This record gives sequence, structure tokens and C-alpha cells, in this order.
Amino acid sequence: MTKASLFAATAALLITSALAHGNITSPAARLPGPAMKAACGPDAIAAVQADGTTPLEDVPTTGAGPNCNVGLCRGAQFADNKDRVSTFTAGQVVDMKAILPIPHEGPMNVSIVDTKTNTLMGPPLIEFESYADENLAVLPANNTAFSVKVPAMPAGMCAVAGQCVMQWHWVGTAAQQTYQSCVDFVMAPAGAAGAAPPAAAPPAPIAPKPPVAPVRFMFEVR
Ligand SMILES: [Cu+2]
Repeated sequence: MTKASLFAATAALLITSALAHGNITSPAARLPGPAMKAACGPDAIAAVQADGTTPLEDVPTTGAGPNCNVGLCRGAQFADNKDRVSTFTAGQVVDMKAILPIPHEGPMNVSIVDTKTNTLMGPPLIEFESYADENLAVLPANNTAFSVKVPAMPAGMCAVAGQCVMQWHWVGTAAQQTYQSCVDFVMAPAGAAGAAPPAAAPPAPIAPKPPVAPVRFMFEVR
């Protein structure tokens, strides 16, 4: 086991712990690792190792360099997750699973984000106005198991691993906490072996949006 994979395995254990707030458990989501430590500093990595589902507000930015952005995937880096990249096809329905051991009511969305600019690529794939409401006796089943449909994209968009993530973004309004979990993915090339045949009625292609504040952050790191 390499140092990096040992690191990832340790982080995975923490993420499956029931002591924390929430995270995406399927498809494989970004984990912290040595590249995040290099980018964001030892205090940041210590915080996410102590609690694999910590809100990004609780990730210290002391020691963060220019490549650390805790407002994107809570600072997790693609370089630590090259072996955790999903391949999707247009129209594919992706089943997602989340754990929410400590719910906090607030909005949630899953969106495709351009990692270079931290901007949304098209509208959210799924959106909740009210998610993870701790006042409910039982959380609705769709809070922890839901599906999104992969949109059709212009050729070349999200074709390279690391370019795009499917980001789960949840804000606990009263808790004033923001949670992010990112699925790295690439779009299968059209006609690639193993690619699903095109859907009969594929969704309309999405167009990149101008760089606007993609999501509500409680704070941002520059
Ligand atoms: Cu919390």
C-alpha cells in the first residue's frame, strides 16, 4: 500500500464514522491526501482527518497556499484522487448515497462544477430547498439516497479527469455550516467501447455559465 493510498484508506475510515455531519459515500468522492496537505497546510489536513465530514468553516486556512480553495470540494485535491474517477455518459442516471449523522436544515444541490473556475456548468442536477431537517422524526429517504441525470455536454467538456466534479453542496442554515463532497468524473467519449448507446431523447446540451458566485458559502477563501 502506498503512502497515498494508506492516507486515503485512513480518511475513508473517518468518513464512515458516525460522529460527524455528512458526506457523499457513493459514487467514490474526493478524499483528503498529501496533495491537500501540501496545498492547504497541516492544520487543514488535521481538521479533515479528525472529522472526515467537517464543515468547510471548520477547516483552518493557516498555512493555505494559492492552490487551496476550501470553497471547492472543501479543499480536497484531484491529485489525491486520480484512482477515484467515475466515467459517465449523457443521460445516465447516477445513484448517489449520502450519510447525514448530524442533520442541519438548509438547502442542498448537486451540480457539475468546473474546477478551474469554480463555476457551475449548467443548472443543478438536483436541488432541495430544505434538506437534512433535524426537526423531522425521520429524514426523508431521498436525503440519503437520490439520483441525478447526467446532462449532455458539448464534445470535450468534462473529457479530462480533474476538469469537472459533481459537487454535493449543503448549507445548514441555522448551524451556519457548509458541507461539500465531490465526485470526480469524466464523460465517456462518444462511441467509446462500453459507452452506453445514446438515449432516444437526450437532454438539451448545457452551456457553460459566466463566472458568477456558484453557490452560497458562509465564507470564501481567496
Ligand atoms: Cu454539523
